[in-house]
Amino acid sequence: EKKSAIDKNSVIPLYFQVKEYLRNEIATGHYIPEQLIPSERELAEEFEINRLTVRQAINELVQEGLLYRQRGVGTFVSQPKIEQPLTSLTSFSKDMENRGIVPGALVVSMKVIPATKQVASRLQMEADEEVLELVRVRTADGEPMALERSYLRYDQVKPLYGMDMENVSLYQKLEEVCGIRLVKAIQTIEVASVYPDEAGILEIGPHEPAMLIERITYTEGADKPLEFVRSLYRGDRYKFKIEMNL
Ligand code: 16G
Repeated sequence: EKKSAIDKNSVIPLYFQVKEYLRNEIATGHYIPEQLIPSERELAEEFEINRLTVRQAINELVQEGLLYRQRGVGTFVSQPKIEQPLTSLTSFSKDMENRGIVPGALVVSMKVIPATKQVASRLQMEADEEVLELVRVRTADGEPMALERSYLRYDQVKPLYGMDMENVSLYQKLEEVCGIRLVKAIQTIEVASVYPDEAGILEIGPHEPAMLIERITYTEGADKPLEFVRSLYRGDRYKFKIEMNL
């Protein structure tokens, strides 16, 4: 006889046991990404426990991003997060290609504008000097992952202005068109909330977590940076991996 995964005599709360049961079913590949899991009612019947107990377990796994709900349909297993190692300077396109994922870039806008105070200070230039502002939605296999606002010293990237940047690697174009090679970047990561319009673009709920990544990128030999980027990454689909050695 199959032993139930739930032990009603245990001191471990029932909802927690259900949660660990579901987590294990996902970890062992019993439930696979995009699979519909049994309903709250079915799980409650199977374990002979209260439906609210099952709901609490599922709620927490939804919060953690392991499951997601689709209204009127049910609860599904999420795709595993994309893990980006922070060990070498690569582009979004290269990162994705290395994983066998098709990278994408949807251009929201491309403008030449005077640098704001913030952008100017990051790029170590005078406010009002011109920068190329490129706003793109980065996609992985067609799914939005990040909203990226890049600012580049305009005097160095003039040929890019007006080019079709849809689904194109900026770093590749910088090399091919401008002969610019980026060799160093400094990046910060912080927790951020998103505005409703940003949440809409990223296809996440208005209160879901996101990570704000800022990158300042340098070219070979130059002491002043060429690129400043502010990117909002979906917290439910992305994680960063840092390797440290003694
Ligand atoms: C990454 C970089 C971004 C760069 C972009 C170029 C982070 C946080 N940002 O997304 O600074 O502009 O790659 O990608 O890693 P692309 O060559 O595919 O356009």
